[in-house]
Amino acid sequence: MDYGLTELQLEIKEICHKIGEEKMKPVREHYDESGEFPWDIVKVFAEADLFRIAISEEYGGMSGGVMDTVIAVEELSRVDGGIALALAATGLGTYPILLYGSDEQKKKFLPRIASGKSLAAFGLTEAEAGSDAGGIRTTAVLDGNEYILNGTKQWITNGSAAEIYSVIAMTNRAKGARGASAFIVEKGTPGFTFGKKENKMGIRASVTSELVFQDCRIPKENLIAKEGMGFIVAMKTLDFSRPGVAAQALGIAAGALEESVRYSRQRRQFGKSISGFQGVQFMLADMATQVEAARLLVYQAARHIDTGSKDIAKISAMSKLFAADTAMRVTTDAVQIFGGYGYMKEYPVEKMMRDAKITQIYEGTNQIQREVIALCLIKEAASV
Ligand code: COS
Repeated sequence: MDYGLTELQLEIKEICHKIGEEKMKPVREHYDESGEFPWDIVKVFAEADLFRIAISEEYGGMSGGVMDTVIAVEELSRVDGGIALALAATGLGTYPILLYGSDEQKKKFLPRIASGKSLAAFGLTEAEAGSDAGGIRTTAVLDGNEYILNGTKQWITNGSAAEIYSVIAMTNRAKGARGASAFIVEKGTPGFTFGKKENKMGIRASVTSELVFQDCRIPKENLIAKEGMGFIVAMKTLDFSRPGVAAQALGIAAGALEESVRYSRQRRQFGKSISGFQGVQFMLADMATQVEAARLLVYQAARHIDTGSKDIAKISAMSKLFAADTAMRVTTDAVQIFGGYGYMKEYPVEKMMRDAKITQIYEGTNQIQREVIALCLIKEAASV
């Protein structure tokens, strides 16, 4: 199928395919079982320049767009959505700096991320503020030339593995969402520690942990944009990043489909391959159709964002919603096609089903995506 990919995108796809097959496949079971962070594969990503994709050339990147990132994340997630997340979550943590950072901030932090020396992470969620992003309690108080941060961020992807964190904190709680501000916090800053590392159902190769700020002083220059812009920075970051989650979901679904087709040809019952049974054929056909539809929507969302359009929230949310639901359905059907073997850890589809689930939850649950889509529709209608 010709998706109209550019030369660069075809090259990224080929490189990621090779990394997936040669480097990730042999170790994915190990990282899923152990829950260790795959530093050796992160090094491979860095050597292949994958962390450079979305960063501007002047800061050591390739000046690629969301579509280029989507191609990489999809292809890597076809093999392992958890390992691929080291790259995707670094993108999420980088967007606040990329979109709203000052030139000084970009000069200081982006080259480190582009080279793969430092991973990034995004700190928004808290125990009492998940879907209700405006309800965060972490505070940042200006004291001379420093902000003092206090509070705990929860379920942060790339948690303790990252070195550069974009953190949303309240500078004026009385103003609600308009009182939030975005900051860059570096690992090693006194008063910044990591809480518990989560033991998760899926994406176990990815580290998810708490970020704890106790009188953590950061330079005033680490404020991103202006005070009070934190909520907008967070929302725009999510608009840019959700097609990445969608690409992760798409990759997982595509991987599960491939495994299912292969297995259905090998597995013999009643004297023939199960691929000869219409019940299995219909499942494969539905899975393939859903994967294809998801791919077109994800690519459309990414390309639309890359045009520089301001109206990106709706299509971005749609891509994440549709691809994540597709991933869940397709991986569940993959386990069904594998039957008893699908439920066992010897085959990769049970892991894919576990990995798929998170894509319906993080970076905004799929219920939140529906809310974003509906709000955009209503706003569009009101402006006609
Ligand atoms: N782009 C730019 N501005 C946006 C925006 C977007 N995508 N979404 C909201 N805003 C603006 C609004 O226009 C509004 O601005 P004004 O104050 O000038 O009117 C402001 O932000 C507040 O918006 P709103 O009132 O809609 O905020 P709510 O608190 O009702 O929240 C949702 C809206 C639910 C959409 C938001 O909280 C959300 O996305 N939650 C999910 C967060 C999430 O993904 N969490 C997962 C963890 S992050 S990995």
